[in-house]
Amino acid sequence: MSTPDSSVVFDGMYSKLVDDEGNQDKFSSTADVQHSDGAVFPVRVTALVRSGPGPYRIATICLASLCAILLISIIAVSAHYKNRPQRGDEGTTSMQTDVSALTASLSKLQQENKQLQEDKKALLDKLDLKLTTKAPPVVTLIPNTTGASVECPTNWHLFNSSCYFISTRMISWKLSQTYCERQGAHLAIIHTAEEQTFLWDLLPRAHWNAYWFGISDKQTEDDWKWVDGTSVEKSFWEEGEPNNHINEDCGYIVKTEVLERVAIRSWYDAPCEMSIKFICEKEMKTK
Ligand SMILES: [Ca+2]
Ligand SMILES: [Ca+2]
Repeated sequence: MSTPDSSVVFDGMYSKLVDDEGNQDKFSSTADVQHSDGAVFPVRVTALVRSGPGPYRIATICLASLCAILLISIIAVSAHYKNRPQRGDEGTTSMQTDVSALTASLSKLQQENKQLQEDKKALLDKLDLKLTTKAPPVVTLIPNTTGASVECPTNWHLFNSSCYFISTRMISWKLSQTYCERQGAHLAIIHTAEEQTFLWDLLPRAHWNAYWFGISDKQTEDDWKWVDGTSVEKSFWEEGEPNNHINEDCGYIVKTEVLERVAIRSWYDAPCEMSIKFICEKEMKTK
């Protein structure tokens, strides 16, 4: 007899004994029962049977043999099922496998996320470097209002003897000033209403189109200075500004889609780390 995970080998033996009262037969049967884990243990069953004469004796022996075989079979089947993994064990093993797989996936995703963060930082560094790299000296001769010619780089706009650059990229106030300096310029310094209106007219309308220019009170709160160190004499703050609402030390001009807004009330203060567009100014020599 055998099962997929266990096996039984029978080895039967018959012998005759004599007791005080008469004949008695002894039937022994031995079986090797193999567990699913490979271990083998022997099982021996012995039956003493009072035997009678003739055919009854043979029938009795056969019946005893069958009983022994049946008993050994029951033992073998019990051993087989006892050693089988239980459903609960299978579920626990499966769950442990799932947890291990999820942990490995999480670790992989964390590594990918870290790599993406590093790539993002490298790209931002490249962008900053590109922004602060000096532009090629492409120059255009433009006559100013006095008839004299001044040189303005391409995409710079002339007003009186200065050229102005309106950015499309958004960076902090400090990076904006660095960019302008690399161009031989500075963040715009606005002394008159005419200059303010000229710049305002250059700016496109949008929901909240903001541009850094060269004014801050970083040195002393509420003591606004231009980037050349001079004090601000004439200003064009919006009503209620500057208010230093959330530690706001840098000035910007805003132009919106609201037509009622005017150039001479368009300055706001804001945190210098805010990323917005900016205006550079470069004083030019007339020829
Ligand atoms: Ca301030
Ligand atoms: Ca403000």
